Formats: sequence, C-alpha cells, structure tokens
Amino acid sequence: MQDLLDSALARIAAAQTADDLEAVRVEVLGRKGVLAQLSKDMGKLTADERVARGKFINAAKQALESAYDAKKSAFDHDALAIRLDSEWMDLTVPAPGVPPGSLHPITQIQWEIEDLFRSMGFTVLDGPEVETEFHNFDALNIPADHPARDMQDTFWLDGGHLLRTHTSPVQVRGMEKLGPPLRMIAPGRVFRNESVDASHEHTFYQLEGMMIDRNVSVGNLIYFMKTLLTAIFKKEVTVRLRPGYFPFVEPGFELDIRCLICGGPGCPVCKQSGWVELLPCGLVNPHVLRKSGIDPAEWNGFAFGLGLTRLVMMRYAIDDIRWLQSGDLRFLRQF
Ligand code: FA5
Repeated sequence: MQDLLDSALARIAAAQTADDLEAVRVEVLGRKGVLAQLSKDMGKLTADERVARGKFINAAKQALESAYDAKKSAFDHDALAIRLDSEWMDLTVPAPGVPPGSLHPITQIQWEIEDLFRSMGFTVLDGPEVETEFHNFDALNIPADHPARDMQDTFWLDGGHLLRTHTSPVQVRGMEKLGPPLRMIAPGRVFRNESVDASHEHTFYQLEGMMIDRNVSVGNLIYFMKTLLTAIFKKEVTVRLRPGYFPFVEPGFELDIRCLICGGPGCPVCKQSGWVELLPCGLVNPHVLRKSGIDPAEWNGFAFGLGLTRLVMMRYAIDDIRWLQSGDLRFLRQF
C-alpha cells in the first residue's frame, strides 16, 4: 500500500505540464485510481484491519490531494504570469474618442445667413412643413383657379393640407403674428412634386425674407440682396435682375447669379444658360398685406425667396444637387 502511494506521489511530482498533471489526477484520484484500489478489498478485512486501512486511506487521500493542489497551484501561477506578461494593457494611454461629426453644408450656410440678418435687426421664424392651402396659396394672392398654382407642383395631403411648396407661407404667419413694422427671415424645407435632375430636387431648402415698414423701396431690397450675396460668396459675383412674376409681389424680380460651376459657357446645373435662378423677390403686393390685416396705405415692404440649396451649390461648386441629400459620407466629410 505504501509503495502504491509512493509511486502515485512520485508521478504527481514528476508532472511537467498542467496537462500531465490532469492525466495523473485522473489516474490517481479518479474512480479507478489508487484510492479506489486501496478500498477494493475492504469487505474481506476484519474490523480492526478495516479501521487501520481506513486511517491509511484517509492519510493517503490527504497526502495525494495536497501534493496535487500544490503542483496545480504552481502551474496556475506560472500560467497567470505568462498571461500577465503577454496580455497587459496600458490604462494610462488616452482613449481614441469618437470621431466628431460636422454640420451639413446647408445648415452651415443657413446659420451664417441667420447671423447676418439677426445683426441687421431681423427675427428668425419657423413655420410648419405641413401647411394649409390658405397659407401656401390663398393668402399669397394665388386664387384656386390661378395658373400660378401649377407653377409649383404640389404634394397634396388629406383634408386640404399640403406639403408647403415654398417658405412664403411663413411671411403670412409672420405678418399675422407680429404685425408691422416687421423684419423676418424664415429658412426651411420645402417640397415639390417634380422630376429630379442636376439642379432640381423634390425636397430642398429655401430662405424667405420680408421687411415691412413705411416707405420701403426697391433700393432697400437691392441693398439687402447685395449684402447677403457679398457675405456668402466673400467675393464679387455677377448678378442680373430681370422682371419676374409672382402673384404676391408687384413689381417682381428674378435675381440670377452667373453660374459658378461653369463660369458662364453653360453646364447641366445652369441648363446651358450660364445663369442660375437664385433669388426671386419683389415689393409685397398690397392684396397680400390686406389679407394679413395690414393697411397698405400706411405700410409696404419687400419679400424674397432665396433658393438656399442652390446657393450652397454655387458657394461650394457642387455640380449636382442630388449629392446634398445623398447621405454619402465621402461627400459630407469635405465640409
Ligand atoms: C418661390 O418659391 C417664391 N415663393 C419665391 C418668392 C418669395 C418670390 C418672395 C417673391 C417673393 P420659385 O418657385 O422660383 O419661387 O423658387 C425660389 C427658388 O427656389 C428658385 O430661385 C430656386 O433657386 C429654388 N428652387 C426652385 N425649385 C427648386 C428645386 N426643385 N430644387 C432646388 N431648388 C429649387
């Protein structure tokens, strides 16, 4: 019995690796191991012999287990040391952080224009994208049977509502809410049911402006338009003013800018004309003032409807409007 025990202890001591040790553990302490062999013939022993054998087995079990535990913890210790050596991390290294996003170019220019007009005493107003027919058309002197309604292809909604086709309804809301004298701008998203190409989107941004006071003239209008374009382009740009028809202004103008994509000879953005329609404007039609409860005998004003998306295209020489809403990060990361 002592020999069996000694050779088992020697095998534990000889184990070279954790795997060796595990194999020895199964042989020695397992169901068919040394202890099992020592217990095998217990039934044939006398009572005294059984007591003596029992004592021996208990002592052997303790000796084997403590030899095994000591060896095992030595192997565990070595394995841990190896891991600590190879898997350490330097917790003092600064974290890389989340890459910062950036503002969409439309938002950047919108905010620039808002700052500029605020500095000139204008209020920035917001209006709903789902509009009433009254605010989008009727109050702007565009009656139901008027061909001007066809100029802006409308997405109609249930209950006589629509997706606003321009930011001009916010003029009406501004006049209703604030009354004269009034200086306001209203940037926002507008929607038109039209086919998309290099310069036309179904969803795009405009920025409405309006000033109502006593004795407002076309000279005032031109002053603000020039201030706006100089601030945005930071260089001399060529513009032309031509008569334009909008039922809510009289006289009405179209301010076009020399195409900054091609510089004049013609391209898909300017439809080969060399000019881009950017800034329709005019003096507010007296009917519009009256419909919003303002007396045209005392007050007059100007209004404009900047094509904000097209302005962004001109400023950054973006040759296709579809890039702006593509969600393509390669495009957006350039701003
Ligand atoms: C209007 O929407 C008028 N409400 C503007 C106005 C306001 C006139 C106040 C007078 C006084 P128009 O439909 O032309 O006008 O659109 C204005 C500008 O929006 C255009 O000059 C152009 O720059 C831009 N625009 C028009 N349609 C699109 C489109 N599909 N995609 C991108 N920009 C467009």
